[in-house]
Amino acid sequence: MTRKALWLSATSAFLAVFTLGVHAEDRVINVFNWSDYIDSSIIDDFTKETGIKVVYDTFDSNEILETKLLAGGSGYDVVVPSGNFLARQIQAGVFQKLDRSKLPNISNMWDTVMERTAKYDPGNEYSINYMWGTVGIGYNIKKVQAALGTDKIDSWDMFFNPESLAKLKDCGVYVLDSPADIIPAALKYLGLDPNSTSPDEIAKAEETLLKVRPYIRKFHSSEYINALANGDICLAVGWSGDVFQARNRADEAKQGVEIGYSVPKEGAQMWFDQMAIPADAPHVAEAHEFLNYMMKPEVIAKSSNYVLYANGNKASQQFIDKAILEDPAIYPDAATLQKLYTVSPYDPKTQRIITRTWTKIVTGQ
Ligand code: N2P
Repeated sequence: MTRKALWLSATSAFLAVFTLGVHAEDRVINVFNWSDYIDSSIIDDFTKETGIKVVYDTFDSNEILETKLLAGGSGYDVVVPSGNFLARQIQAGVFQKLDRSKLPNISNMWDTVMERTAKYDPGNEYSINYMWGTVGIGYNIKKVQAALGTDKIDSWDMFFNPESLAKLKDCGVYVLDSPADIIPAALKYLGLDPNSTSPDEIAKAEETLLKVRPYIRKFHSSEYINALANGDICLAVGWSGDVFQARNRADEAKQGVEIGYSVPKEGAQMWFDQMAIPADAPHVAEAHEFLNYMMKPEVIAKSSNYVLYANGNKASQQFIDKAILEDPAIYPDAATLQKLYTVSPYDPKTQRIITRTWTKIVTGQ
């Protein structure tokens, strides 16, 4: 081989390897989603079908996600804030508008849910619903029966009344470490507007929570799934699907633990978790491919069947297990819907009050 020929073949070999390398590396997305929120086979299937590798991280708090998003440069391509947080993040310029031409499966989405999410994302320009659910009471049926003489939990009074919660102290009470979920519930229990921004009313909610604080073992937003399933606690204020996952884990373990979930009659919050693409996402095309894949009816149905939350995809309903679709605590019927309220994003001043209040509640001072 002449020198030139040698150089050429070396160069083309290098170029081939280099191009392949870059190509393989490029087809990646970084997803940041809630914990216990997907059947991981969905991620594997997505990679098999598209060649796009998924780096999947999890969180269990909107505040944690928000801190990363506001700092910028998170490196994430798809994130899943709840609607009330998404709304102010859109205002802050954190997200990019979705390119609908890359999302043909949007036709599968459910107008009833899109109408509700438009409250947070007008025109649904920045986000796609992933799952939605409620904040309610998960409980160990036998332990609650033993402590209270009833296993009928249909009221927030079970939790917010210090006399009743005191009886559950020893068997264990966990509460979501999430002010935007718990303070509205306290306001609702008090007969006040769950969206109140009045400092006096928020102070009343604080007082109510401080009275039950001595009976709460832990504030945490994901550990309650196993704690309920193992029989380590008897009550958790938590998210619907997580409690149902606890129920299924308990059933699988066959240790006699039975878990119930209540949407209290005074009213419960209905929330929407929305998939969105950060403005500075490194892999925008791949992120759209991921969103479009997640809107395939069979795919998102598989996710709901596993995580036990309702989704915002109408066409997926034919693939959802009958028991899930017909459970009014997952897909609410008209009577349950009547009891559900939504929350609005806090303005900066109210947010400061809420943050301060929450610190007092969690620390118990
Ligand atoms: C998933 C909980 C997500 C619900 N484990 C709160 N947005």
